[in-house]
Amino acid sequence: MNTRISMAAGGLLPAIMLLASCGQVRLANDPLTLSKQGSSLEAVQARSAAANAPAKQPTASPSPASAAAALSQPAEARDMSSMPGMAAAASAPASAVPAPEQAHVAYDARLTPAPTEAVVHITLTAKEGVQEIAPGVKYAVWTFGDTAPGPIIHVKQNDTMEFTLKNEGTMQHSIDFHAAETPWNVNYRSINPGESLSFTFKADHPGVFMYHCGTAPALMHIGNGMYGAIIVDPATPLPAAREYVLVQSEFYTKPSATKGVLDGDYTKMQNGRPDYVVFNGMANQYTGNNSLTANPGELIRLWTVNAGPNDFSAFHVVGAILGKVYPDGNPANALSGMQTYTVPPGGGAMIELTIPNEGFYPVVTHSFADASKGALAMIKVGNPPPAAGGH
Ligand SMILES: [Cu+2]
Repeated sequence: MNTRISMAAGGLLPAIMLLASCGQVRLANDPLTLSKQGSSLEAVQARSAAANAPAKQPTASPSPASAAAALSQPAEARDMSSMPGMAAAASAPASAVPAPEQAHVAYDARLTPAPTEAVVHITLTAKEGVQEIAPGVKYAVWTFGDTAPGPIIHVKQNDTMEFTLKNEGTMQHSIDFHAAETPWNVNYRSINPGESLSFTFKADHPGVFMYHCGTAPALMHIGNGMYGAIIVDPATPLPAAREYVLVQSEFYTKPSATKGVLDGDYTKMQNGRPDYVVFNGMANQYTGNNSLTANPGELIRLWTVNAGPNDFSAFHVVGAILGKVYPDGNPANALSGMQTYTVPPGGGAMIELTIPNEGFYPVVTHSFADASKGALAMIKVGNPPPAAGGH
């Protein structure tokens, strides 16, 4: 057991360490299966999907144990579902769910290569559906594609983006690309169900940016899941690294009498009282069998966006130093040797670190109220034995 960790944070971090060795749920938000992407991006994602397949994590014993659930689920949410754990995750949707159930696959955090073409066609489809945001906890999301976050968009600096938004939802939606310079009143306008909107922009600035729906109330559209990350590689290529994308966000829940799943609570959103804070759409999903992996001494590059809508992310890797932090992912913004880096709602960062020693290294927001609500991802470096307190 890592006594330094357990002493540092009382009851929480021992619970975190349990996650390192416990099996974890699979969920329903693989970006690779979603969205009707334009050809270039689609091709990249198809390649990634092919490479993705099952068992992306080699070891770790599968276990229905849910230290993750215990860590992440507020009491009232637990009471509303029949969870915890994997049995609930595999159960059929309630009869009134507004969208078909999806396969329970973790959102793939790995960054796949940008298309080689200089003109990239991207189509995002605004829709409404259901997503598991914690083990056994289903929520009526609004999304780009089929998941919150929407698909990871990866392009190169100076690429031309030919973008189309399709609205297949039941209400107005819109797009806002933080990577673009384009008139809000023209291209970020809301469109009605059944409509589409297209525009072109050039990815002039390298970095990691948020995209989101900005239809009023934007708090509700973002709070319900309409966001994602777009990564613009700098013109000068970055060194090879193990690359992952983590989008932090909050969910604010209330029961829904008609949908059979949890719904967004706008009052909680306004008051900034989230029930879940998550990376890539589900509490604690990168733990156990789904832990992120790296080798000792390997360069790890973490691209993070904080979608909010409200909370700041205090991005921190327990047991590691953030060797380089690039605010908003621009190589011109270099910081060195950081312990924790603040990512505001609507902001991002690219973080490079190297972890010399085999072991488990939790990625958290050091705002621990939020970490306790699910904003935790484990990096398993090398092939360590299960953490003490595990199996
Ligand atoms: Cu929307």
